[in-house]
Parts: sequence; C-alpha cells; structure tokens
Amino acid sequence: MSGALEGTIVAAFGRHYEVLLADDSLITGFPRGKKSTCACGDRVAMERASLDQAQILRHLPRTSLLYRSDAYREKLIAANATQIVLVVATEPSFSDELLTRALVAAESQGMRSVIVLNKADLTERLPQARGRLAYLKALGYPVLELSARADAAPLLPFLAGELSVLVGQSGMGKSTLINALVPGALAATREISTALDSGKHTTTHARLYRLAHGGSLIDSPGLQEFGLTHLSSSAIEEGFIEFRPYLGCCRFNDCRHQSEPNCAIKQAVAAALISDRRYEQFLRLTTRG
Ligand SMILES: Nc1nc2c(ncn2[C@@H]2O[C@H](COP(=O)(O)OP(=O)(O)OP(=O)(O)O)[C@@H](O)[C@H]2O)c(=O)[nH]1
Ligand SMILES: [Mg+2]
Ligand SMILES: [Zn+2]
Repeated sequence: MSGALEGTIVAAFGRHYEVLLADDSLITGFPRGKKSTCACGDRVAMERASLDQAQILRHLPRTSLLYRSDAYREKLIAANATQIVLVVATEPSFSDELLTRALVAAESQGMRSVIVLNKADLTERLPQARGRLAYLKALGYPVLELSARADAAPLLPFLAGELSVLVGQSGMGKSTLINALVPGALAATREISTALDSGKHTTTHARLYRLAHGGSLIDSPGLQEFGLTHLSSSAIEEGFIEFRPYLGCCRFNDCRHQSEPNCAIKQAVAAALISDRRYEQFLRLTTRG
C-alpha cells in the first residue's frame, strides 16, 4: 500500500495533530471519526491523503497513557511518557491535592516522577514551598529547586533517555522550562496578572520537544483538576508508594482502610510508618474519586 505510513504525534490540537515522520518532516494528521483518541507522544499508523495531510488509522500499542477523568469525560495528557515532571512554584501557590493525584496517576502507569520547585529565585517564598514538599521528598521523590528563568540545568540529568511530560497548574513555569531547555522552542509564556487573568492557561495544547542531549519533553496545558475516576481502588492504593508493603496484609481482602478492624494500613499510620497527611489524602481520593 503506497499510502501507509507511521509517525509520532508531536502536537495534539484536539481535532487534528502534528505528526513527525521518520524523515523528520511533519504532516497534519486527522482522526477518522470525530472523537480523537490519540495523545501527544502516540505512535500512529496513517494513510496519506495528500502531500501534507494524512488520516490516522490507529495508534500503535502504548507503553503508558497519562490521563485524567471525571464522570463525563477523559482528557488524555500524554502517551508513552516514561516520566512525569510535576512543576510547582514558590508562587502562585500550588495545590497539594493536585500533586498527589498526578503522582497517583503516574504511578498507575509505571512512570517515574520528579518534582520541580520552580521560581526558587523568589527567595522569600522558598522556605514555605520547600516545607510543603518535604513529605514527598521523604518518600523518595526527587525534589529539584531551580529557577527556570535563571538556570534550568539541574533538571537535565533527569531527562536523558526519558520521554518526560511536564504537568502542573497554570503559571508554574512549565513553558518557561521548555524554553530554557530547548533552544528555539519559542513556547508562549505569560505573566500571570494578579486579577482577571489568573486561571487562564497560556499553553493550550500539548507539544513534544526533542532535547539535544537525548530524551524528549512534552509541554502540557495547565490544569486545575486531576480526576481519577478511571482508577480502581487498588490502583489508587498502589499509587501511594509507601502503602505497598502493607497491601494485602489487612484482615479483609476488600479492606478500604477506613474503619475495618485489623487494617494493616491504619496500623502503619498509628505506628507513624505512613504519615497522617498521606493517609488523609488517600481517604479523600477514595471517598471522592
Ligand atoms: N521569577 C520567576 N518567574 C518565572 C520563573 N519561571 C517562570 N516564571 C514566570 O511565570 C509565569 C508563567 O510561566 P509559564 O511558563 O507561562 O507557565 P506555564 O506553567 O507554562 O503556564 P500554562 O501554560 O498556563 O500552564 C511567566 O511570567 C514566567 O516568566 C522563574 O524561575 N522565576
Ligand atoms: Mg505553558
Ligand atoms: Zn486495610
């Protein structure tokens, strides 16, 4: 078949995609139906429609799929990513719950996680933000303090050989990081104005960038919610990495770690082997979805 070809989605606009071909050229890919089921990072099989357009027939098997969901829909963030880079900042203030949820989603896909505390140059707010991340650092998640504006290099060693996806709330500096790490990227960034503009996202679609020293980075639009309705309760339990040694040790197989007797998780909390804070976060996730 003369028209068949494969490529990698490097930008996802919803109704259409930018697809990178093996010869480094770009083609516009359109999904077959109205519903788009592909994400940035997907490898796709296509049929060429014209010189610069192709129809996407299907995505090839994925090694991971990072997405969020609520009762109504799923939002794909990235396919085949090996690592999530969670970007928070000294300001604006960040949400603990969002961070936890994104970590659980990444764990469910077997992805590595790195947390970047950006805008470290705003030193007045730094100790507080650092303090708010200490419990995650204690769990073993790398927490890198840096200033994307001044020097993003501390992140580089973590990116080699990985397909990383930058995830975080709007205004944390994801696109600024992209511009610092990828010469010529020209990702749009925006000052967050104190009033009306806040909450608006500067980045409107995911885009994949290749790093000169190996590895790739996906920039994604800022998010305020990270629904996990697609995850089973066991996937959520396992997403709390420090729970893992105790899973399967409760008296009841279907223990929800709430008020059941002889619950290994609650015993671990009582013995301070699991922090109260993480246990509370777990309860919030499993009772709210
Ligand atoms: N002081 C300081 N400001 C920064 C730093 N990094 C980013 N900023 C500023 O923070 C603002 C938001 O940065 P963006 O890179 O657009 O944020 P984003 O996370 O991509 O936001 P969305 O695309 O909306 O999700 C911009 O005004 C940046 O210049 C930093 O290291 N220090
Ligand atoms: Mg952005
Ligand atoms: Zn239990």
